[in-house]
Amino acid sequence: MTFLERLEQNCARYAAKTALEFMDDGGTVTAVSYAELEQTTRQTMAYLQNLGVAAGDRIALQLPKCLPFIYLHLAVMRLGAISLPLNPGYPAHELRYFLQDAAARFLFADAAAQPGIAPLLPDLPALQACIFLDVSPIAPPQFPVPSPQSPISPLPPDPAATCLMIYTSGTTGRPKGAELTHGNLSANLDSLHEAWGWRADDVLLHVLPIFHVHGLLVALHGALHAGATAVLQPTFNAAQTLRTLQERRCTVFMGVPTIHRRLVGAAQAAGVDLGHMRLFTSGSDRLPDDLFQAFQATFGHTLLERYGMSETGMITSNPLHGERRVGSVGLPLPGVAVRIVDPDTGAALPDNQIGEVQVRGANVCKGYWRQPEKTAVAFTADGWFRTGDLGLREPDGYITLKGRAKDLIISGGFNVYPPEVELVLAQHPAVQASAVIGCPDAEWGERVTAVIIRRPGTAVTAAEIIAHCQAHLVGYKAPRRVLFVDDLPRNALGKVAKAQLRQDLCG
Ligand code: MCA
Repeated sequence: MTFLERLEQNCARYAAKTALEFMDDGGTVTAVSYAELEQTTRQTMAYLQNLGVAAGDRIALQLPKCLPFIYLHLAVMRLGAISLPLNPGYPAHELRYFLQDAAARFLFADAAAQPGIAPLLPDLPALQACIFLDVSPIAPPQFPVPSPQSPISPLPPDPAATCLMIYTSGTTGRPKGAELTHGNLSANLDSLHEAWGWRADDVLLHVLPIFHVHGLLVALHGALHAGATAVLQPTFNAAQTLRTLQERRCTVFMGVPTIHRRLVGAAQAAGVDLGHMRLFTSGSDRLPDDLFQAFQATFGHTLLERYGMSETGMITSNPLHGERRVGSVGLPLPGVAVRIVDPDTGAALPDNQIGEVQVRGANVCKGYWRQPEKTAVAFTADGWFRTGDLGLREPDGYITLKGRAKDLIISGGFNVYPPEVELVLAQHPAVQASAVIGCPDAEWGERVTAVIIRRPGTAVTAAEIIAHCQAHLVGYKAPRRVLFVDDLPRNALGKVAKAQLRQDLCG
């Protein structure tokens, strides 16, 4: 059964129960029952159908975390169209690329973003309409529903059809849209439901952004698939999170290491009792050992670390019952196969040897949108997805990640691909050459650092370089630190030796 069919069943079965509880930053709450969720989703479908949304259309949602986002996202997928969530922080430069590449047919955006988006419209021939919404996280959507409402008769979702596109970058070239199908979503949700013991009486506190797999699929869909209640806060604030966890007697919380570290800090100031919690998960970045210990000492709960990617959803998880091994991402989820191979020969490696982590299962995306060559490179001839991560399997099956084959920085749980930043730096007239690296950072995991050779005769400052990047890239990709050098170390192939740079400059 697909996620949408299961959700429809839950809406009937748990009609009176709260599905979503949206809290604004001031603490005002709007509760939506499962029956209301179904009713408003259907109204949103009627609105979209009237607008001309058809199966297969890409519908971009560049909205803050708000109720209209959730209704649009669910309604788009139920009409057989493709939901394309986008970070509301993307500046015009990045947004144009996503809309052009996806040939998005409709864009829903925050009214506040209109002045930035309007000049892009002539460059977007496939875009039929851009709808600006006055969004408040808690206000119900104001979609004009056609009257009389024409009957909506969506076909049952086709498990093989793409319903969601998540853009992810790579070591070369521009970001690619990973095509996730109804079948991918339901396979991963079923695995997580079993592995994490999701229950209909769970209350999830949701503080993550909803334009990524973690916040959207693992957290929000996870709760709706279980018939549970999701309490959503538009942004993360450690003190408010600790208060809400206690006041709402939550049972499940999902975060990234930066979030967990801030919770530990805030708890030491406040003193909290989280005895009602049953599960804290951590993902999107490596969980440092000291944080694993500090969290346990502070809250009496052991973080459950898991591992996933946009293309695959969740791959492994430490167990709900049993050893949550510090430093390990745990065991392959039910229905997901993991193997470790020699990155050069592709031969499977024995236990305890480091190689590339490869994944196979109904959770793995069907490929990259209109990029058959990149899809072909991402999969082996026998159908395994190459994660680009390095890891090993211990004899009892636990997987431990040991680094990345790809040039990738993770900052606060967001992936930053150095080539994207280097491309923007190259556009600055004072930059002759640059290399972008991640330096270890206690709060963010890694800090984006730009190492630059200035063009002779120019005099640019670090602040100017950062401002240039902030104008062209979403905030978390912009370097936090800029270093000017006379030369960059290069390997025999002429490529910048980034490992050496990190060693020399990340002190
Ligand atoms: C915000 N800023 C950041 C980051 N987040 N800088 C570097 N790295 C970041 N991750 C910057 C903003 O641009 C801003 O800069 C300043 O920090 C304050 O912004 P604010 O929004 O207040 O930040 P915050 O609320 O403190 O955000 C920290 C955060 C957030 C809550 C940890 O980064 C976050 O929600 N991370 C979760 C990421 C996530 O969900 N990843 C899932 C994708 P300025 O002051 O200069 O304007 S990965 C995934 O889905 C895979 C499949 C998986 O396995 O999970």
